[in-house]
Amino acid sequence: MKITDAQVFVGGPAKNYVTIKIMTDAGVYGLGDATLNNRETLPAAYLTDYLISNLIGMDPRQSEDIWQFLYRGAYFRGGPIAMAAYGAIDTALWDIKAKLAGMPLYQLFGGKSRDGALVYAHAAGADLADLMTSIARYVDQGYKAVRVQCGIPGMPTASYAVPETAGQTGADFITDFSGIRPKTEIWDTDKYMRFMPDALGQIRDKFGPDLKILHDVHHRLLPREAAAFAKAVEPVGLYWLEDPTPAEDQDALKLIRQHSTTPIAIGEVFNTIWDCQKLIEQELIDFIRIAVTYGGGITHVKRIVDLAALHHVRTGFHGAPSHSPISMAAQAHLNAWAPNFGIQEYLVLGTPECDALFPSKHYLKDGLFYVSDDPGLGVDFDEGEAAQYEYKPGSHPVVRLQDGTLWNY
Ligand code: CS2
Ligand code: MG
Repeated sequence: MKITDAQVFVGGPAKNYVTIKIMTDAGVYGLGDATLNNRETLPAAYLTDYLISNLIGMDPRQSEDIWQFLYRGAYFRGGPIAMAAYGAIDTALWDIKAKLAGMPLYQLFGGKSRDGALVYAHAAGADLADLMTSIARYVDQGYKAVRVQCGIPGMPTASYAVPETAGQTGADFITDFSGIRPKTEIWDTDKYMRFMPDALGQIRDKFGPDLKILHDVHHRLLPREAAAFAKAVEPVGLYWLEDPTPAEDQDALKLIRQHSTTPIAIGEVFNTIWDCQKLIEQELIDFIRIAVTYGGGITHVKRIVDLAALHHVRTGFHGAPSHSPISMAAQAHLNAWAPNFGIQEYLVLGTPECDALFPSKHYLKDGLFYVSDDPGLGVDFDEGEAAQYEYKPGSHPVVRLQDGTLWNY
């Protein structure tokens, strides 16, 4: 059995999804997602300019050897662009394998460990009252877990995932397609530290003990500040505190651990098991956030899940709206299987346009995600629909302190 061809598509409704379709001489095809938010053309070019011509003629069933060929076979390895390209190929090969077996993908991992997988939604408010309304909306829809992001009084601009004015949807739902030059957000750590712990306490008081409350610091704090924050919010009983510091300095996490028992989630910008290894083995985190999309696909991420299981670290895969329904499906199959599953970030992409482009039977009900029993990933790709979309240049904002110092987005 051989790979005969592969094509890459860039575009989609409100996002630039990068989709690969790998064809075989057995008439079965596989789908993969190489979307790297705001850098979408780069994994697409890696695929079309370098990788696809190597794939042609390979046996698609040898997904392990092909993964090793892609990763070890490259002298300059790793990084989000390459890992997104490898991940897309790997996901497509698992899709082919499961379709050949006539089984949903989770069966190839060892079957289901649960029916519905817990997901969390994104609530956001320009101020605390607005955030309470946003949380209540999700609770009313049956969500059991909600990430909460709030506008900070006196902050010069809205910050990560927070709308400018009350009543809007969170800012990270909306991609800025005004070009590749970023907007600037202004950040003030002191204002955040004074306001946010108490706001989280008020959310707990209002919604009671059962709601799982998550909060994303988005890499903004210094290690000592993060330790103080994690300690201050202990009475809130957060489900997790995400990215309290940038994870380049992984020893910084020790300070947070020494000062608090607040669960820590990190890894949405990681690309390899080696990025995760120290945090997992030293048990400095509670949830690993890597994504199938730029974490090298199913082969590599499954290895990370197994390592995490040895150290009581549960999964909490990245699921921002930048991932297409293809990698979200791959994660849904891993979530159905993983003995150390924790939670899945899930933002309903379910616009009619998105459903038309990526038809599937996966569904969300009462805050749980149910995986399709169709063979393979259980998601398809409609090329006729895809033809109407083209690449739109966009950018993440950059963050500066009030004196102009560049900070972490
Ligand atoms: C994030 C993302 O989902 C999250 O937790 O931190 O929204 C992140 O900002 C985007 O994926 C960046 O592309
Ligand atoms: Mg995050």
